[in-house]
Amino acid sequence: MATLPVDAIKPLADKHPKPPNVLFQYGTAGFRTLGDALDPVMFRVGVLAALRSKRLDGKTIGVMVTASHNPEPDNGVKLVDPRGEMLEVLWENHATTLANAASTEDFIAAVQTLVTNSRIDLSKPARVVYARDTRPSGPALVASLEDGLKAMGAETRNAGVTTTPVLHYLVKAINTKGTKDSYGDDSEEGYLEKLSSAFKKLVAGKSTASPLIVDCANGVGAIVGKKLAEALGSSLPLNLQNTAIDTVGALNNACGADFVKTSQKLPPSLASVLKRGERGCSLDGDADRLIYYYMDEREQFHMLDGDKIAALVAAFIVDLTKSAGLEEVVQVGIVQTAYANGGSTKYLSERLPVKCVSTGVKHLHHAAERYDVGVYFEANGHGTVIFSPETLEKLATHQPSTPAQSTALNHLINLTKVINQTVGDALSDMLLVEIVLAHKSYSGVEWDALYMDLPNRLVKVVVADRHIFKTEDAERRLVSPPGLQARIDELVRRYAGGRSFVRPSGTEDVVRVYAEATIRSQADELAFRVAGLVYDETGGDPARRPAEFL
Ligand code: G16
Repeated sequence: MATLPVDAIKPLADKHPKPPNVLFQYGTAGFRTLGDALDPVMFRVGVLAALRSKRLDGKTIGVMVTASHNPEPDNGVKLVDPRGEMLEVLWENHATTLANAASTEDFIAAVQTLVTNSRIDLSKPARVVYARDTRPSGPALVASLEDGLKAMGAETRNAGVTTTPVLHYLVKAINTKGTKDSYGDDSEEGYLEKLSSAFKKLVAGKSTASPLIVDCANGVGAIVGKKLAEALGSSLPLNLQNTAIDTVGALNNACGADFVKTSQKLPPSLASVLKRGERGCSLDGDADRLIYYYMDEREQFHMLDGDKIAALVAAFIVDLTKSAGLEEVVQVGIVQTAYANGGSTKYLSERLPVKCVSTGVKHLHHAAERYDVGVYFEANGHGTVIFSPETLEKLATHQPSTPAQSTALNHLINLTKVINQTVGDALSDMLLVEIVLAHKSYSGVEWDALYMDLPNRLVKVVVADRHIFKTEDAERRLVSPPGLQARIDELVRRYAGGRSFVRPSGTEDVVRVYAEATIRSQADELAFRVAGLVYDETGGDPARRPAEFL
């Protein structure tokens, strides 16, 4: 029976000590905090990734070093399970435990406990593929991660600087290589080839945007977006903007999907780029979120967020299943979170089954797996479509009885290739949207007209300890601090069409407040009143109370 390589772990762990008085938590999307603070976490994640791989019989595990939409000084790390999915929840707890061990000795003891309790056979191989985004803190953090992998003797593959969704794709492609379920060639080129060739088949003979403006958030999407543009050629010309990956401080700064969604504005850098009647889209820092928009004939900006993408895409897939003669056997369902606009939830639930779950792709993904075709999008633009294995089998074996059925079936099969089914993928989702718009001959205006968004506002509140906020009912209600939910309910009742909820962020040190109402000014007022309530009730310093909080 192989034993833990303590002699290898100890000196390397000593190089990455955990400072006292810091508490790390594996949150919504892994560990995320200031890049400077993450050195010990990275080493320990390296060890954990190797253990996870051994536990799963040597299957390849992914590690992505990114803080996605967060500001540039932040960084983070998350693990990817063998099918390209987020790490299993039980192991998130193991990650938190290992990250918080006070000393090298405590860490080794915690690892030993994990090995015993999880019955990890240490004689199995450990295989890990890792990548990072463009953050300046990335290279040093990757070096710490590599120390952890080395300590465990893992077989490693460095996928370099790439997007989070490419890393998820690689994990699945590596683990399915040479099998009948092969997900594609296990390289970035394989990913680009898979997406672009299916895209070209789907838009053959149709007209697409010329060109499509893509805000790359000055992040890694600029690198992979450039390669995608080359692969797409004239099938979809891309005009890549905000590509300054080497400019310090530029990442996600006044640009990118999170900026557009939260400020409900066009990035100032695109003001002279996006012309009347044109559409564009914004990726976030690691290209796993996508927000669309267009400028109307009166030069008014209109945002098309994750909810609008879900509505567009779901209707298209339903139409195709009908046209292919599969409507009786393939059920399409939607998964949203509490942030979904009330207008979208009403529109979608009148047409399809809709489920609401907690924030975080892992929750949406698992809920979506219960449908034959699960369309899941967070309002912030994070989402994808997943086809169950049974549905993929039905698509592969269905015998169309007319040429029209055959065309629709081929479209569905090609869609399964354009869509990165492992995780939300801004570039893949962008192609998906462009396919639907090309097939429907929609501009942004017709797409936007599917339903009316209720005016809404998202506010961040900085509190002393966000961990005191506990929620229930898919995060729609607070159970702690006691009494706060009743006061929010009382406020909400005063606003026509009012809805508001409060939850702690899992990626930033803030509490988020969401509010919507029938009228814009009322939505804003409700959000700022609830924010004021949260601030005051949690002992916020009156001198530092943000002026806009009511
Ligand atoms: C991550 C998660 C998303 C989540 C977002 C915000 O996105 O993957 O599912 O919606 O964080 O989460 P929270 O409100 O808990 O901070 P990303 O794009 O930053 O990886």
